[in-house]
Amino acid sequence: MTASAAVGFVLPGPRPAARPRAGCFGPRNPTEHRLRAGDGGGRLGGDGRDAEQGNAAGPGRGVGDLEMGAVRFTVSLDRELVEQFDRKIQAERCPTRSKAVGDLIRASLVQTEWRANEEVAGAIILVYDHHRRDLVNRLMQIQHDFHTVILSTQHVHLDHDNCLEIIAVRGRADQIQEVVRRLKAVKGLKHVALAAGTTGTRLA
Ligand code: NI
Repeated sequence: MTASAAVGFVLPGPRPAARPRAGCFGPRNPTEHRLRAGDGGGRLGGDGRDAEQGNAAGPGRGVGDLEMGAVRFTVSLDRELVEQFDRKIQAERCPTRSKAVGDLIRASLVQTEWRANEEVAGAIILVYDHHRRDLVNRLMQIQHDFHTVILSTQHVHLDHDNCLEIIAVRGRADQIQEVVRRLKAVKGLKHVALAAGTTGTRLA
């Protein structure tokens, strides 16, 4: 039998909270620190170790201490999994479990947007040698074919031979996937990658 740990989280409730949405890798959010001070739900069960670093208040604080619109809930997880998660978010300097879990949920919702073929946004990254004129012409042709999906293209001359292109895209997920498929079919490209993002309109 595997040991489990009860882990409390605080996430924004139905009312959207007016605060910056910095990710775990971004600058620390002062609002999150205020939230953390009263967040008793971050305590690990069993060994009494407090995973929400800096949580001097401990459990038992009232719901009134939560940030406006936040909801506190508790989940039970495999202890080892929680410890792995804590190590990961500590390494990434994520201020609280609540923030880390909120980011994971949003990432999952963005994946769902792509699978549901919603309107999404993102960036396609290309690396190629511009001396291959046939390749450059082909890339140009594809970008014109999808001018309704492509918002802008940034071209960076990496060195004498290599170019980096960042193509900003917005449209239905299948349209963007089609652009990527067409680009990947071009011979001679050194790198093609899609950063699958969101328009942000459906995310809290
Ligand atoms: Ni160039």
